[in-house]
Amino acid sequence: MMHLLRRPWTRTALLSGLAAGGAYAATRTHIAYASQPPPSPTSVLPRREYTTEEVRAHAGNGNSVWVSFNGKVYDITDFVEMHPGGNQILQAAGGPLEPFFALYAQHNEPFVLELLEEYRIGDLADAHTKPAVNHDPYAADPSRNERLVVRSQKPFNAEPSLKDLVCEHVTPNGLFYVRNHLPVPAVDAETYRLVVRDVDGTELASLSMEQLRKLPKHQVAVTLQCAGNRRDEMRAVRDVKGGHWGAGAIGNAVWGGVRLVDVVPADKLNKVRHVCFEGLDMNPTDGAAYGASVPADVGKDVILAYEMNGEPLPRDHGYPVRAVAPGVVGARSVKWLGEVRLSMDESSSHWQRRDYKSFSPAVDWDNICDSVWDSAPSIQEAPVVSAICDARRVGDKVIVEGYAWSGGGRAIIRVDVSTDDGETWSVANLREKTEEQRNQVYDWTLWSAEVPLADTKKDTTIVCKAIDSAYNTQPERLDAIWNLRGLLNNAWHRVVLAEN
Ligand SMILES: Nc1nc2c(c(=O)[nH]1)N[C@H]1C(S)=C(S)[C@@H](COP(=O)(O)O)O[C@H]1N2
Ligand SMILES: [Mo]
Repeated sequence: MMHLLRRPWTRTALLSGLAAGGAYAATRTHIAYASQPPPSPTSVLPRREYTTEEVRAHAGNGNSVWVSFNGKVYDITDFVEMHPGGNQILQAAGGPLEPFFALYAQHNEPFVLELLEEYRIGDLADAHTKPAVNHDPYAADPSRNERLVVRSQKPFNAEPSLKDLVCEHVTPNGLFYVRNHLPVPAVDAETYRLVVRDVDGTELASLSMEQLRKLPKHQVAVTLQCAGNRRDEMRAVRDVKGGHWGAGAIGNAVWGGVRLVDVVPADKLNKVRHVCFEGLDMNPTDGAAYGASVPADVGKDVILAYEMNGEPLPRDHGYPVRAVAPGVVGARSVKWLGEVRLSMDESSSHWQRRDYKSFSPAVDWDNICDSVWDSAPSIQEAPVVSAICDARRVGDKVIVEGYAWSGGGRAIIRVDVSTDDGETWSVANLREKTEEQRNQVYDWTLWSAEVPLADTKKDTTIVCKAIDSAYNTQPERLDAIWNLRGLLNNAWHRVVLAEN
C-alpha cells in the first residue's frame, strides 16, 4: 500500500488514462506530473544486463515482478497494484510484455512507455532472442458501421449516438453497441460445433450448425445492456476503472435460435444451480476464453441465437452462435459460444468472479480485497433504467425522447420527466408496441414527452426516471450508487438543454 501513497499522482492519472479498453488519447492530458516525481528504482539498483532466465525467476509468487520489453528489463513490483487492468498484469510476470501490448493495444501510447521507463533496471543480455510479435491479433476483426461512436478500437467497443438509438424499437444490427474484451475470433460455421457438457464434464452433445437449425426455431426480442452503460456519468463523480461509455451501451434485437432447454435435458438442468458459457474468443497470451454463467432458472429462458433481426449473427455479435440471457446484464450473453456446461458453481472466469460485481461507495481500489470480491454476488438481473436520448425545443416546450428498460422480464409501466430537477413531473407517452411486441417481456420501451419550459432563455436540466412493473424506480443521486467499476448506473438521467 505504501507505494500508492508514495505515488498518488501516477495512480490517479492511470485510473483515468489507462482505464481498461478506455479512450486513452482523450484522457492522456489528465496525467499531471506533480512537482516531485518519486525516486525511481533506477537510482537504487545499478543498471545492468539480465538474461531471460533471470527475468523469468522474478515472476511474482511473493517475490518481485520483472518484465522485459523491447530489450529492456523492468522491475514493476511497485506498479502491480496500480495497474488499471488489475492483476492481469501478472500474466506477463517474468516474461516479455510484447504479446500483451499487442493484445491490449491501448498500451501503445507514448505515456505508457514513459511510465514504464521509471521502472527500468537494466537490459536484456540476450536481446536478440526478443519475442517477435509479427501478428496483430486484431487484424481479422470485421469492418464496422461508421455511425458508431468508437470507445476503443482494440478491443473494439462502440455505441451508437443516442439519437440513432431511439429511431426504431428494434435496433438495426449495424447500430447495436459492440462490447468485445478480445479479438473477434474467426469461426468457420462449417466446422463449428456447440459442445454441451453435463455437470461432471461428460459431453452430452456436439452440435453442428445444421443440427441446430433442425431444432425448433424461436424468435425472442431481448434488450441487452452492458453493465457499464452510463459509466462516464459515474466517472464524473469520482474516478472509476473501466472503458468509457455514454448511455448507448444498450440495444434491442430480435434473436432467432434454439432454446437452451432444447439442447439440455430438463431433468439435468433442474438438478444444477448454474449454466456456464464459454466463448471461442481467446486471450492468446494465456489461452483463457471469455466466460460467464447464469443461474439455472435464467438458463431456462436462454436462447442460443444464430440470427439477429432476421440476419445471420454479425461477427461482432457472436457469429455463428451466441447465448442470449434475457433480463440479465449483457456480460452473461456469451458470444461465439463454444461450450455450454451445467454446473453447481458459477463460471470460474475472471469476468464472473473478479469483475461485473458492484460494491458500496465505501469500497475503493485501496481497500478492496479477495473476501470482498468473493462475498459480492455476480451481477445478473439488471435494475430499472432510463435515459434521455433527444431533446428539442418546439416553442415554449421541449420534446424529449428516450428509452427505459428493466431486468428480470419486468415491464416499464411509466416514465416521468421533469424540467425543474424533480420539483414537478410530466408523464411520458410510452411508444406503442405492435401486437407481437406486446407479447415480449424482455425488450425495452421507447418513450417521448412534451414538457413545458419554465424559462426558454436559460439552460434547462431535463431529468427522467422510469418505473417498472414491480414499482421499482431509479435512485435520484448518482453518488449514492457510485462503485469502483462504474457499473449499473441507473440514477436519474440528466441532460442540459442549452438556452435558446
Ligand atoms: N465471448 C464473449 N462474449 C461476450 C463478450 C466478450 O467479450 N466475449 N462481452 C460481453 C459483454 S460485457 C457484453 S455487454 C455483451 C455485448 O454484446 P454485443 O457486443 O453483441 O452488444 O456481450 C458479452 N458477451
Ligand atoms: Mo458489458
